[in-house]
Amino acid sequence: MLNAVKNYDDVDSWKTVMFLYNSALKKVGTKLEILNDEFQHVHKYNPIEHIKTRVKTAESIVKKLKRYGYETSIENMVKYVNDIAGVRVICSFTSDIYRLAEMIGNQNDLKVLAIKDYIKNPKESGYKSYHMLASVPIFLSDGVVDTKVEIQIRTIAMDFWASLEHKIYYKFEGNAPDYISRDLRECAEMVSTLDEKMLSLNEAIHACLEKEGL
Ligand code: 0O2
Repeated sequence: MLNAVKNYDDVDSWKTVMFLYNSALKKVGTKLEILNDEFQHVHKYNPIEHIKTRVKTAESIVKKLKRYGYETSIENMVKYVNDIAGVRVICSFTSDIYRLAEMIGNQNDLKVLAIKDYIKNPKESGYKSYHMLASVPIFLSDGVVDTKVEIQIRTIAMDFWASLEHKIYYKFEGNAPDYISRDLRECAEMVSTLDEKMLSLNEAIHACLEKEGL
């Protein structure tokens, strides 16, 4: 019989923890690819443009724990750092994001622990993205470990903005000059306008093709 390892109680080494996070990324990555393929098969359309996965670096984990006021330990990182395993899913249209989030939420072997909708409620900086914190069971030879993965879903335009803003944030260590932060917020609005226009254009194209029986 399997001895279930629950909530990392028996997991104490960095290598084992990282192995679990990497396995969780593989599992979620495959799930997303299957959903995308099925969607293509049924609707002749791919909601996903591309997928990126990454495991947070040790340096970045330690920084986050410090920011939260916790000591550096494996127990604390597993408990308090939710985005050690991260999957970023890039879609063409905002509607794809919600469609995909629903499809992910409907998977029986994935638990959605929290949702942060920074599209409906953008951050002060202008940041937009849809974040799902999920856990997936990783089956080992002697037990099962529920492992957290943060899934970020955003459009190509939102991703473009977030990548630049992330670089700027790190360059200025969080203290960018006012005019740069202001310009970034302006760009974030342009991103929203672009996303809305692209979505309505796409809908118009589909309506037109349908009318012509294509
Ligand atoms: P990095 O370097 O990308 O790893 P939580 O403990 O979950 O409540 P947290 O971790 O701040 O708090 O959660 P949230 O808001 O879901 O943010 C997690 C990740 O989203 C960040 O990880 C970024 O990758 C991204 N993100 C959040 N806010 C912003 C933002 O304003 N701009 C950009 N560019 N990305 C953002 P890290 O660890 O902060 O950074």
